[in-house]
Amino acid sequence: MADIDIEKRGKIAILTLNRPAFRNALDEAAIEVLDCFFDRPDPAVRAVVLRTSGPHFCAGLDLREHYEKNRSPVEFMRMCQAWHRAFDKMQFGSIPIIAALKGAVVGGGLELAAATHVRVAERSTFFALPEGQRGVFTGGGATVRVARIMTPARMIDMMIAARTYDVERGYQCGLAHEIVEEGEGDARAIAIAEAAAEHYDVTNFGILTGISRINDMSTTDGLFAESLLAGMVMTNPDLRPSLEKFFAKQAPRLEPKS
Ligand code: 1HE
Repeated sequence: MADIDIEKRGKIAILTLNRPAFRNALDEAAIEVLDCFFDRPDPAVRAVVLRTSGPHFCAGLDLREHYEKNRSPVEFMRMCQAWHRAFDKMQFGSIPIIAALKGAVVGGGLELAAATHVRVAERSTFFALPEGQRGVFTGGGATVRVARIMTPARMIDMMIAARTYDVERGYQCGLAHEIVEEGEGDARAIAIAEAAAEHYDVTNFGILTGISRINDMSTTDGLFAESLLAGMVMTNPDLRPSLEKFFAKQAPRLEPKS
């Protein structure tokens, strides 16, 4: 049984990686739980918080399991593909996932974080891809997801020069979207998830499945796909009362900073 707790709270689900003695390292069972959860999410769950127990977010691949299983190249490739499947379901699914980061977000832990949509980071957060130093390689999607966030050149530099980014540096290159004080990450992630859970389903669908996929497309295909998505989202009949509120000046006002 994987050490991931799942709590439903109103319209959101809170997933907790609960293996602090191993710095929440991800074994095969944990990836299986994530895959199952995001494969057919409960329709009542409108947003997810991904948090962890202990002072660290996640130390990546369970190196002990890896050592003990002594996998063949094909077995390891299949295991990587299982990570890719689970993380794809997260990134390209239509449920907003808010990560509460703290301490180590390293190796496969950074790959997991990169599959989430909003990353709130406590000041203790640090990012690294120590695979270079350990003589291993990324296998949970970093060459695609992490490289696209921080740029491939920065990712190569991080691995070759064995750099650890503190929270500020991670924020500057998009690994974190917001920095909060120690102990405040979970509450802030829950607040963001609860607000996102109130968005129209079809709007979240457009944002989450559209933007990542469109960025894999050519300009022509991307613009065409955007028009299709916008046609679906903007003609949602449920939108009309929201526009009427805006005309009546009853809609929440945009603040210059939030
Ligand atoms: C682990 C793991 C793990 C810790 N697998 N057991 N990832 C890494 O190379 C990161 C490896 N971990 C670390 O660098 C450090 O543990 C941390 C910086 C995350 C935290 O340091 P610290 O001082 O708080 O903890 P610690 O003393 O190093 O570790 C505590 C225990 O957790 C210890 O076990 P213990 O029995 O001696 O108490 C560690 O062995 C255990 N532990 N990390 C298994 N990762 C799909 S491919 C993905 C590629 C990868 O992710 S490669 C892994 C990269």
